[in-house]
Amino acid sequence: MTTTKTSSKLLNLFRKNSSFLIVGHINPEGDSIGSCLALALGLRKLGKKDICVISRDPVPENLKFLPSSGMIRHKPPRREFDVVCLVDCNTVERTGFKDFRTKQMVIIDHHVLPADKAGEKFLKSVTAGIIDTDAAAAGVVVYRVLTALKIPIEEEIATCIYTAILIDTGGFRYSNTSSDSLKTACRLVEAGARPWNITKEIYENIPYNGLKLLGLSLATLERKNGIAWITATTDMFAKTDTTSADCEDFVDFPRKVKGVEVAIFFKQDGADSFKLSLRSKGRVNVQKIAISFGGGGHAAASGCRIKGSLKDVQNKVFRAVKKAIKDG
Ligand SMILES: [Mn+2]
Repeated sequence: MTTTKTSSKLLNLFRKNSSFLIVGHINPEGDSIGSCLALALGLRKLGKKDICVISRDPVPENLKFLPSSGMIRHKPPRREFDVVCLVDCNTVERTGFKDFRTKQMVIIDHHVLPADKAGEKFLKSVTAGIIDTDAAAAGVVVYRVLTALKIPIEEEIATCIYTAILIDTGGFRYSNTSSDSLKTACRLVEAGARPWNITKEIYENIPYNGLKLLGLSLATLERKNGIAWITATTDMFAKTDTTSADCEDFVDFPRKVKGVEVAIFFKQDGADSFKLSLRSKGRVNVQKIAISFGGGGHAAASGCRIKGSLKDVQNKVFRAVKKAIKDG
């Protein structure tokens, strides 16, 4: 059973149990890592000693400054936990792990549920949780849970949650920058989160080679029919001694082009294979486009993988985008 509000059932689960496994999603970003850590630090303050945070994939370099980021492990311990908390995701699949040994599953998230029946069946097995799709970040939901549990929010927790909100609102710029997310951020700053310190860690911290790679990729910028795109090839990775992890937010650049509706980043990940990141400025639902190629995501941000030469891949996706823009 999940709700959009903090339920007493959920709060009692935290109060009455003693061992907790906290799990974020694959390819974690600031909301996943920050929210998991904030929940772990909060539960510690509640007197819980047996807390384990896991992420299948590594903590990104620019998030290692987060308090207690070193506690994150990459494999679930074999023993059983009283409660397993999925944070910033709402299916076991999204965690990248097979399944967890527990009798009580909790979800703290803000994503729309997957449409399939499997998701529904899983949700029925969930003991309690909050899925608030109006929340800007899972961090906002974690903040609500911690304050409902009367856990004092101090600097470390505030830093983790502020980072979560900062990332998911794109630095307080996206449409989820609501009075609710700003109010929460305001309270976090009052509690000791330091915006400029966090901003420097997140946004002013690109490795030198990563910026060189961006230069090469930006040089491929083109636009047509309301679409702007850039490409990063395996050649470019080799030339700059970088990996695909160095182009996390490259798709943000073609999105900045004036007059563009859809931005695409083509990242080569094999001789004839490309991973696509699609972004919409609001009019086009890029999730539908991504799904039609076997991918997924949100209406404004999604991704997929397409096999073929760069020209073939581009032609295929441009046709789909053109149709989507036309349909409206
Ligand atoms: Mn999130």
